[in-house]
Amino acid sequence: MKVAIVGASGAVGQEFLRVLEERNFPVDELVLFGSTRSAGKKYTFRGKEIEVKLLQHNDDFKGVDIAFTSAGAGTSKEFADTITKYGAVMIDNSSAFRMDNDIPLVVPEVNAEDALNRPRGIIANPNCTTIQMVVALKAIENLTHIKRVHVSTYQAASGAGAAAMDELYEQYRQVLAGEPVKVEKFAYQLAFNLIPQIDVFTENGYTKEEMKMYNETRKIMHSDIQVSATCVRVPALRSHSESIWIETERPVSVEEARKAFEEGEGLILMDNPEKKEYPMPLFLAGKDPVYVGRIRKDLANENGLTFWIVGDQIKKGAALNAVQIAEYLIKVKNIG
Ligand code: 11C
Repeated sequence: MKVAIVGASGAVGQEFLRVLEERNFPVDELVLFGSTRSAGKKYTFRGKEIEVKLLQHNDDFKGVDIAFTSAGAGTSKEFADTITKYGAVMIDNSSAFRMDNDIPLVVPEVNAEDALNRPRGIIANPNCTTIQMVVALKAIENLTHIKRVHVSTYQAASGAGAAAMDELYEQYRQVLAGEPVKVEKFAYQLAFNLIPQIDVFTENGYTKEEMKMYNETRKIMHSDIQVSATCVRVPALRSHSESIWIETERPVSVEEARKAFEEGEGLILMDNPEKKEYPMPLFLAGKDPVYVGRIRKDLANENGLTFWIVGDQIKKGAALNAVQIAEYLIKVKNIG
């Protein structure tokens, strides 16, 4: 299998290298691509150094079977034809094509088969907050239909990229050293703060990030589910957390939900209040699954259930989900 990573120097690009190696993905040849800023940099994969090539409109993608792209929506749109021209399957981590009718939007635990129908050779990887939420929702949807979701997110700095993670570290250092705090990647100082805005505001008062959770969830789950989200940037480094409230068609007990989460694909139940056991972003960075805890009945609605999830944004929220899509295509002999 000839594999390409586009955006190799970014936080997600680097995670692709780790995930492919960790999962022993069947790579015969790996090609790395980047912008003028990262072209020429070298990264190690399975003990071998690979130099990042400049992404250009040429025939570099001839012979590539799978291209994992994570270089922003603009780059994905500009280079999609170049990447897919010779038959490469493009698994795109950007928001460029997610809501296009002829592009499948896939989380393997929920709708893997959708990846088989890709008229443009492109499969979209959803937004990180959506991915980890639908993995958890699927476990309950298997029991009874979920009608409504209210979710508040607690999103780590990693969602804004590697430079934003560095900025958070630097801001803490600057505050503690009594130096002026530099703000570049976030709208405000994030250290010792929370910012209730991720991405730009849309006309209805919700941000784009919040509307992604609404639209992408419906597309992935093939559902009329209603999602009302409040997305907040928090000074955690790389795992996103979400406080989720759902209303189901029939009441679901805590015991039933716990069993469903325990058996749910891609999920780990971590819910033992007596021992103070619940998922926390600090301790779950770098882990593959989505962790679920704090499961409770809604006190005001018999059909309501509330819980808390944590997932590594760069892993399941980005690189790992894309690699799992590719693994599914290999498993069902749809590629390679
Ligand atoms: C964040 N969820 O945490 C965003 C990052 O549409 O892929 C990913 C944006 C996207 O800032």
